[in-house]
Amino acid sequence: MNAPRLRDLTKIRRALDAKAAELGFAACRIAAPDAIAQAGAHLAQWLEAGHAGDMDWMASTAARRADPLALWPQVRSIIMLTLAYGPEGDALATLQQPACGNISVYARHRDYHDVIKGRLKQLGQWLLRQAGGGEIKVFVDTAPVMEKPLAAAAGLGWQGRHTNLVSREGGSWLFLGAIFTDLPFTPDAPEQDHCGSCRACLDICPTQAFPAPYQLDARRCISYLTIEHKGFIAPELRPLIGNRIYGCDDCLAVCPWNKFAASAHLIQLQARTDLVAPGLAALAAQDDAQFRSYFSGSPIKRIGHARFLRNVLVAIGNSRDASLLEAARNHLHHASPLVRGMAVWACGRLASRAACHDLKARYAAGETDPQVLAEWRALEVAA
Ligand code: B12
Ligand code: SF4
Ligand code: SF4
Repeated sequence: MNAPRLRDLTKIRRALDAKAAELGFAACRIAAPDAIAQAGAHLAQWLEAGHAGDMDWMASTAARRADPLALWPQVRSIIMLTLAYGPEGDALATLQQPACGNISVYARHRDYHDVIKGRLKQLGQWLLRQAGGGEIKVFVDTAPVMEKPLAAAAGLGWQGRHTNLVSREGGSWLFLGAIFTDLPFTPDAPEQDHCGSCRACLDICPTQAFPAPYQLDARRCISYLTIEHKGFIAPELRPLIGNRIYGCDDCLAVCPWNKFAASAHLIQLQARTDLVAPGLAALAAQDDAQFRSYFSGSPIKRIGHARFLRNVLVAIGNSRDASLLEAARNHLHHASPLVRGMAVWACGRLASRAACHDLKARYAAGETDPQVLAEWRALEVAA
């Protein structure tokens, strides 16, 4: 197959936007593979500072992440796409209902990886048909690709002070996807930073996870703590998590550019109504099979039942709702130390001093896990 002539690519480029829109994408722009030279240095600084926490996969893939040409030497153009997933109402409304769990907007529906990847493949296949040849690779958070700097370099928006991509047309409720191709398109111009003097996202962060504007310490971010982090959450951070049981949207939701954001129009990205404010007691009562079936097709299933229960128990501990004590107590003998430990903490937050002593007398003696034993000791100090 002959390589497409540049004139053909200009024609294809004009048709690409319409095809992307037809597939549900909000916008489509192109970056050159060498357009994010600075991002590698920032990534290195971020890793060096320990801001990745225990996401070891960020460091082990850093060289390819920093340089698309290291990931795929044949790449000549990177087509970046946004897809809108804005909520219908106030994304933070459930934070006012402590007996319910707040699930971040991006996880209230089908797993976006599945929804977007299929569309990227369709767009990529269309492109290859138009060009009469070439190669593509599609990515949506599925490979070591720095999607935000690439999207900014392509002109889809800018990385706001909260580090996520914001666009003047779409605000910050945007997923990103990438098509790498060996077709040599002319790159689009980058967008400027339009944060101005605003710092709303930095100020609202419940855990003060931004050591400086445009830098996030993931170890303090509730999204990291509830999704990526596998172990015990530091005791001083637990009260700040409130009822956020999967991810966090505070810094996105407060962004003034969201007045231009579109709600999700793809049916697969519209919120499941039962995931907008699910009751904590009901979630805590699910066994492993019920958890898997309830969250089938949802990104929440990926973290597994024990980690999810850890999050639910932190929220129960923060609820100040004594009627949820029973739900916490039921997990004091759970097989997972992570769940037992958080059950101890939640009981300590909800039970009376006398009840805490009774629980300890009943359950702590048989405990062998050092971290759970530490939770029992801390409960004694608090009680
Ligand atoms: C790791 C990761 C996380 C981590 C770390 C987040 C982070 N900010 O790095 C955690 C688990 C915390 C996370 C949380 C979330 N994530 Co996330 N995450 C990613 C992932 C896989 C990689 C991001 C990355 O490369 N981080 C490394 C840092 C160094 O890169 P950076 O953030 O771009 O940093 C830039 C600047 O901050 C600056 N910088 C950084 N350090 C320094 C230091 C100095 C000195 C200077 C000057 C500058 C500087 O330069 C960097 C390069 O341009 C991407 C998918 C992908 N493959 O890209 C999704 C992605 C970024 N996540 C996404 C989403 C939706 C979220 C959440 C909103 C989910 C939620 N509701 O809970 C939150 C938002 C939290 C936040 N404020 O960032 C979307 C964002 C879409 C968008 N519009 O931008 C992405 C792109 C996935 C997708 N395909 O849609 N995420
Ligand atoms: S997602 Fe939440 S915890 Fe993380 S930086 Fe944003 S506001 Fe802070
Ligand atoms: S809230 Fe303000 S500072 Fe943060 S990304 Fe939006 S405009 Fe920028």
